[in-house]
Amino acid sequence: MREGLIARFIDHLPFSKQDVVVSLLEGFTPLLHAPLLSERVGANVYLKLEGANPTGSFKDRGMTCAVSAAVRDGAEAVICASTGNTAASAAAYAARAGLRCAVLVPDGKIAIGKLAQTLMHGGRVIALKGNFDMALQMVRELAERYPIALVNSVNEFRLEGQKTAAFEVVEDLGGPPSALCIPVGNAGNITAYWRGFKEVGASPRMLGFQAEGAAPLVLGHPVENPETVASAIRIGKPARGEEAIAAVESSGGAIRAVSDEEILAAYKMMAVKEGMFFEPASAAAVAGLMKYGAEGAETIVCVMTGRGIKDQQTAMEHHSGKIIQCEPEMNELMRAVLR
Ligand code: AN7
Repeated sequence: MREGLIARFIDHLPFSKQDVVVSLLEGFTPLLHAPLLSERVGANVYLKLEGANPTGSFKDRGMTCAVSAAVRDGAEAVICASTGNTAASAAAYAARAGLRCAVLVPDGKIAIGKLAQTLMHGGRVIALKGNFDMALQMVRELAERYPIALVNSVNEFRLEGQKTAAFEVVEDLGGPPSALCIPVGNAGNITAYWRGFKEVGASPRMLGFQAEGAAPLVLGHPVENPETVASAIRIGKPARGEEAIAAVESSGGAIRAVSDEEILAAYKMMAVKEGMFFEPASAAAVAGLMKYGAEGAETIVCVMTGRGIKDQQTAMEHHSGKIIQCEPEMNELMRAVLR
């Protein structure tokens, strides 16, 4: 029987065999070779398909740990601020654990699929008239005053869970990659990967990418009104920013910016040419790789953090497919198919 990631990596995680864990069989996601991208940049490029996790994003790795720890600590409710994926993941794991879940999201600014997921799992969605950074600040204050477990990546258990992706990459490749390309929002995931790599003695160059309109770690200061088509990484004050900078510096990497145009070009290219549909935030990693090139790296892993189907609106606005109206009449059908 397949097991969840806490069971599998128990020796590396702050859990013991006696702990009851909340798992949806997250982790063990595929590492898919990307032939076209490899050819474009002249390196062996692999995609870590984190959308293959139960709720469709990498957040499940952290959430199995954060929610299991919350249950162990006797919590009755969990809360998070979110640009969407954390909310969906928290709601799913809370449902599984029988905990209540509240999420604070920027009103009207999260992808519809993520909102639907969160609601389906019975999450209480609080739509804040403000951005993600304000939401995170507010839930942090609330969680200090009330016994509600905060499950954003400021929670150590989240990073512990997410670091396991680095173990899998090294295991699947039979050694460390030369570089890791990863989108950066609140900067928890890049921090977690670096922690995981260090624990297995690996040291790939960490290449983080932010959207130009939401690039505080590139600019060196917070961004008051972050803007980008990649709603998941529309974040102006990353909670794990300092650790992310430390990670890229010790690995000889960098955090750089990609424009919305570059993100959308990568988003479309991956769908049309590689047959993989990722959400725009994930495409930022590919956009960065295409913009800056392999820079001498032989093996590169791009972390594809979430599934494209979560954000139908962006897809409908930018796809290169066709819808052709057709009357139920054979000549019309032939014209529609063949023209
Ligand atoms: C698809 O869900 O912050 O740098 O609240 O959903 O660890 O924040 C999501 C972030 C990349 C950035 N790709 O990761 C949230 C949230 C996708 C994401 C990121 C997110 P971090």
